Amino acid sequence: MKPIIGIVTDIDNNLVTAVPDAYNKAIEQAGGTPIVLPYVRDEQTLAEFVALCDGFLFSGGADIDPRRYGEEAKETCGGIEPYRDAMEFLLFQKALNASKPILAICRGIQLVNAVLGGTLYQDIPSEVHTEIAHRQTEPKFSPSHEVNVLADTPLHGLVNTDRIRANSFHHQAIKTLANRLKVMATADDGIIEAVWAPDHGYLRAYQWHPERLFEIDESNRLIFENFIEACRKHKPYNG
Ligand SMILES: [Mn+2]
Repeated sequence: MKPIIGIVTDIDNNLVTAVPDAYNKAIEQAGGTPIVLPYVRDEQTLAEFVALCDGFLFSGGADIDPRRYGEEAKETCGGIEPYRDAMEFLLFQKALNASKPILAICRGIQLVNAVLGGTLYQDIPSEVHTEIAHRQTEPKFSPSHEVNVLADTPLHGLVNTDRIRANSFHHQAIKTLANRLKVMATADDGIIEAVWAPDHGYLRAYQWHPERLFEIDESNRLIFENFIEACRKHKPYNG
């Protein structure tokens, strides 16, 4: 049986949920069974999700409410989604406590850092001097900037190269890194593009969107296959 991957969707302020198909497709093609998690209110239901799924994908989306990491929203902060924040903060903590493998993408890396006590740049263009367009205008499947893969990290061990092609659709990024996290990759301007947690079985988070590149780029394909492999190993009744 393939590992079941719970995908956390966008939950807008009208409680409409949606997820780009690219996440489902990448999970499926990497050997997992994607299921899209609806918005739920009850913590016990979230616990059932954690019991059901072999791994979790925290997907991209709107900005996290800065009050969640101890700041007031600046004018440059984007729209926020309180229902999504509330569900994701609880679900992420439960998945973490249950040692389930976690892959977090874009908003996901920001979520991981915020839940674990880090802070975010609310708006890169107004807070960081950079020549890099982290909000690219090219299509999502088109690599824009590259990232530097740090030596002696799980990502370097996986892709065995110092540079990965990435796309970029974010105006926020990690500012203060949470204590439990370590950097795996940075852009040339120093923006953190990938992190992991050494004290957790499998927690990997990426600021770019490998689900849009895995069909044309081997390193991005390996990111998904490696996650599914971790979920397969974690699956107790599948050896
Ligand atoms: Mn970027």
